[in-house]
Amino acid sequence: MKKVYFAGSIRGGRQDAELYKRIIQHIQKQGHVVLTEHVGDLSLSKTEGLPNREVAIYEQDTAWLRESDVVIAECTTPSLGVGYEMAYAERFGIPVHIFYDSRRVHLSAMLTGDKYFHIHRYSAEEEIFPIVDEILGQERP
Ligand code: 6K6
Repeated sequence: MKKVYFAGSIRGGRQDAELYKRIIQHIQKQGHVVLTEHVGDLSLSKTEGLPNREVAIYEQDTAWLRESDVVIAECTTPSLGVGYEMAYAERFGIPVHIFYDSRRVHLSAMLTGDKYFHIHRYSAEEEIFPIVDEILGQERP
């Protein structure tokens, strides 16, 4: 059983929220724990969240990042928060796997140029799930 930090855009835009939900549900079905299930919550809007809750959100998310075994990030919709989370995970030596739809986006060179990141480009959603299974079957180095 792995603890997975799933990262996906919130204020960057919620157009892929249903995809996040399908990936999260797939990971859970394999018996793993997704620490960030709310990222796939379709009722969460980009304007949600009271300003005075944001310190608590930051503290909780960075604590979850430090305790996670792996970060899986869906980066087709660009998000400053997701970019920050991936750099934070790198700093703590947590493996980071990035998925993006190459038909829709040209990923930032700050991601493609960082050899620490495992980058998985796809052109159909079905390609994502077997790769996720393979990632979660791997032992942590
Ligand atoms: C604020 C705005 C909408 O929802 C909120 C409050 N909720 C959040 N709760 C937990 N994690 C959050 C929240 N907002 C952003 N994050 C984290 O940042 C998630 O782990 C996402 O992976 C990432 C999204 O960043 P943005 O910049 O797209 O919001």
